[in-house]
Formats: sequence, structure tokens, C-alpha cells
Amino acid sequence: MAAFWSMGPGTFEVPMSLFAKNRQRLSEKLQSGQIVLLQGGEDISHYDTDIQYVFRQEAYFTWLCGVKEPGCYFALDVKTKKAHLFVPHLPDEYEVWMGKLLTCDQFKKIYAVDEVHYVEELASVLKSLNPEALLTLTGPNTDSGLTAKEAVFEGIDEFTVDNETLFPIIAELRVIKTPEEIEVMRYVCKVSSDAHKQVMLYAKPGLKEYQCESVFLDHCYRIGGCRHVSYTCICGSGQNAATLHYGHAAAPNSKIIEDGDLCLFDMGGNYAGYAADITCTFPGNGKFTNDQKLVYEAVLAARDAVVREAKPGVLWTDMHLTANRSMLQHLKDGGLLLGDVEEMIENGVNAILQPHGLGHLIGLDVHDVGGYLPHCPPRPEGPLARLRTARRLQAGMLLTIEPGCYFIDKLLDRAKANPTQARFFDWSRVEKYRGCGGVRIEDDVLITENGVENFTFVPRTVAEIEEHMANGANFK
Ligand SMILES: [Mn+2]
Repeated sequence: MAAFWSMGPGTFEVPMSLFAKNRQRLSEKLQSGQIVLLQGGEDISHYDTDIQYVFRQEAYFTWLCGVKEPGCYFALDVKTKKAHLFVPHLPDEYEVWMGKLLTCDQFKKIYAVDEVHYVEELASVLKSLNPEALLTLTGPNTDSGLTAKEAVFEGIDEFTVDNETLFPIIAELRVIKTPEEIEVMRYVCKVSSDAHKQVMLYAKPGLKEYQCESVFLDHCYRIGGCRHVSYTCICGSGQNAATLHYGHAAAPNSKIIEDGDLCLFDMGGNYAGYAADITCTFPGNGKFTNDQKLVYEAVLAARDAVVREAKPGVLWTDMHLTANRSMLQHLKDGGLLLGDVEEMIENGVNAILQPHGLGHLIGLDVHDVGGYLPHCPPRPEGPLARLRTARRLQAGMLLTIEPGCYFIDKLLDRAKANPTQARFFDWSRVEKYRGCGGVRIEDDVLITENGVENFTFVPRTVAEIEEHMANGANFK
């Protein structure tokens, strides 16, 4: 029987052939004599205690082999195409606390690899393979500024190590998803979409934001088998909707949802390491006010414009501006903004209302790798510098499309004090929006040969949201 990983009946079966295909794609880019060597993640303790975080595997390691355990290494011999997994040799005593230890043979079957050895055999096994070079992985994460951790082991100095070749190749391969990866993404996006719909049924004034968060977590885990979410849930209601990274430890989604609040909930499940990242904005009481509707539909127009225009060959920077233009035009038609839309963009009005980029690559990392590789357009200067990629779209990329419009006091004050920007706002209207938070609509989409396939299935129009919520807590 073909090997797969799942969380049991009813959850998605991730075939181990997904990872074998990734190895195949990688070895096609490399040369005989090279051996790829990656070191997986380690268990991490809570400070000086003996309590550990639930282990989450490092993403490049997952991409190469799908191995779930900490403390492993993985080698891919390009000449023979053989996959070698190295697992920690745990003491017998371990069985008392952690359960039966797997044998090397069992690991071999579970992960469908050619050879399994203990980590202590790493140097001797690699020596017997007689590589011209070990390719290790290190390079910058352009979102965090941190660096991928290079494999090290005792005895590595006896090998020729090349730590430059691998990174741009493997990062680029991660950008274009295989059909097998696309199916995992489709699943995690569906589970996350359904979880958002449950939240919208449950939400009502008087609840705390985290009670809605818990409905999301429950659905993703209980129904979808997603033990993790991809990032800390952002569940802002009212003014909190304008705090882009709300939900952190000092602001733990604990406000009470008031009648009349908009809820901006940005949450995504994680399955087998693959991430979803979806945002829904809806009225806590189930009915949009006219003012809320204007802003919501401006953001929806931006989303729709990108879904219409995104396709292979198009620049992501152009999609960002397409979204901005649609939103500004809609707000102008609604009387919030004044003047010419192109002039608004020249003067940075778009970045006052939407300080973040249109979206990002998504996959094994929620902000996935490959945004600014050496062969890609560099990070733009000026107002587009916040974009996480400036690439031309290609079929097989997965991205989020997440336009937003926020009423952030600090930015509005700045615009009001700046005559080149202030003239574009009808302040008698805009002032009334202070404190109301904002709107974001975030979909996860696949770029296909013809355009876009949307993996997000949630109520999106005002009518759809109000109709869906009418089946929920507000109207029972
Ligand atoms: Mn996102």
C-alpha cells in the first residue's frame, strides 16, 4: 500500500510520493557527485523548563521528506537518487515516557525512503557515498530577515561543503507547487473556509473575540485534523480591526464585540505543514450599516479586480496598484475621497488607507519563500517596498490576495497634516470612520494557465454575508 500521512479517517491523506516528487525535481537541478544535506528542526523548551513546545518541523525539511520527528537529518544523493533519513538513536528508557520506539525499518516504510540510519552514523554513511560536495542550505528569509539554519554535524570538516548552490534552487522550487501540493493546499483552505463560516454563524454582540477564535480552532482541529494554525489568530472587532497584528500576547483577542462593530478575523489552519491564510470581515450583529457597506464593497472591488486580472506574466506590483485603484475609485464614488485616482496614488493616499502589500506567496510557510530571489525583480523602493514579492506571476504559484482599508488614527493624522494628501479626503465624512477599525478581505488563490483558481469558499458579498449570518446566533 502506498505510504501516506493523515490525521485519520475523514482527513486528507498526504502521499509520501509528494515529497519523492520534490526530491526528483531537486535532483534534476543538481549534478551527480553532489549530496544534499538538510538538518531538521529541534525540540524547543519553554525557557529553562522541561516542558516543550509541540514540535513543528522546519519547512525546507518538510518539503524534502515530510518527516515529522525532531532531531533528524536527511541526505539526497544526486548520483543514485537515493534518499537517506537519519533519526536520533533514543535510549530505551524513552519508551516509558514517549511510547514504543520506531525501528529504522519502520521509519523506512512510514516515509517511503531508501535508507534509514541513526544520526550517529551520519559521517560514516556520507563518507561511504564519497560525495564531491555536500550541499547545505543557508540563505536569507526576506520577510523575517532571519537566516535558514545550515546543517552541521561532528566530522563535517572532512567534507567539501558548498552552502551557496542549494538555497536559490530549492527556494525557487518551493514557489511553484506540484499538483500533489496543490491538493493539500486545497484541503487546508477548504477546512479553514468552513471554520470561518462556523465563526460567522456563532458570532454576535456580547461575545468576547477569543470565543470566536476558539470556534475557528475547534473546527480546524476537530473536523479538519489541523493541530496547528499557521499564525496567531487575529480577531479584531471595532477599533481593533485597524490593528494589523492584533491578537498578540498583550492584546489577546479579549475585547467584547459590541453591537455595530465590524469583525475582522484573519485566521488560517495548517495541515501537514501547509498553511492557509484567510480573512473575513463581517458585522458582529449580522447587518452592515451603509457606512460599513461602502468601505466593505470598496475592498471587495479591489479583490475582484485582482481575481479578474491576475494570470501568468502579470507583475505582482501591478496587481497591487490595480487593487488600490479599484478601492480608491469606489471610495471616491461613495463620496469619501475627492479628486483624481492616479493623483491619489502619486501622493500616497493608497498607503494611508492600506499600509500593507496586496498579498504574498503561501505554502509551507504562511509568508512563503522565494519573494526576492537573486533572479527576481528586487524589492521596490518607496511606497511599494512593503510588498513581500515583486515577481511576475507564474502558473503553479499560490498567493494571498488581501486588499484592505483601515482607519488608523496615526496615518489619518499624518494625511490631514500633509496638504498634498489632505485635499483628497472629505474630512467631514472620513472623521466619522475613526474608531470603526477597518476591512480586509483575504483569499488564497492558485495561479493557473488562464488566470486564478480561488481556494477560498466563504460568503463574500454583503448579501451573502448577511444571508449566511441570518442562520446564526444573531437571528435565532
Ligand atoms: Mn496574509
